[in-house]
Amino acid sequence: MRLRTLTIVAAMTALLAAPAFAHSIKAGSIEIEHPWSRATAGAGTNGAIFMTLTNQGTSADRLLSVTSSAAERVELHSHIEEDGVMKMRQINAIELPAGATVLLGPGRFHAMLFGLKAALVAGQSIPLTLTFEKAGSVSGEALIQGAGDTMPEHCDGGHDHSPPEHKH
Ligand SMILES: [Cu+2]
Repeated sequence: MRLRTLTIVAAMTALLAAPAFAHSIKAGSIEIEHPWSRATAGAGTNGAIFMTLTNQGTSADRLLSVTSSAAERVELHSHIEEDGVMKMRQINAIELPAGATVLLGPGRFHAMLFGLKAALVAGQSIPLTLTFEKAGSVSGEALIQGAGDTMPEHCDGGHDHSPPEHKH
């Protein structure tokens, strides 16, 4: 039995040691790549969900809403610059032209989580459901990364993700 126990422990260790994996979800012709969020201090605070959306179809679509049972309310936000200061603004939808890739990230479009029911802990995940005008709804999970992360962990660079300075 001792050998068997060791085998199980080894298997569990391998699972824990697995690097953050790239995960993607599909809704029709919309690819949702690596939904992620950042660790937060505690319950009751706000957070944000980021991801990359690619419309692989031949007609435009729109992301209409994001919901998550991890928060009281989720809003779609954009950032605008006013007098040199970046401010968040609620928007009704994120436009996804045919063939376009739209990045949601810190300092950019994001799904803002209001009233988190529990702290977001790095390494865990939270459920989310995205609703598109044409592609419909799809559910998945957002992986929680470090509080100061500015891009998904699997990101291999090649393009500039660095966000402008801003305050939530
Ligand atoms: Cu926001």
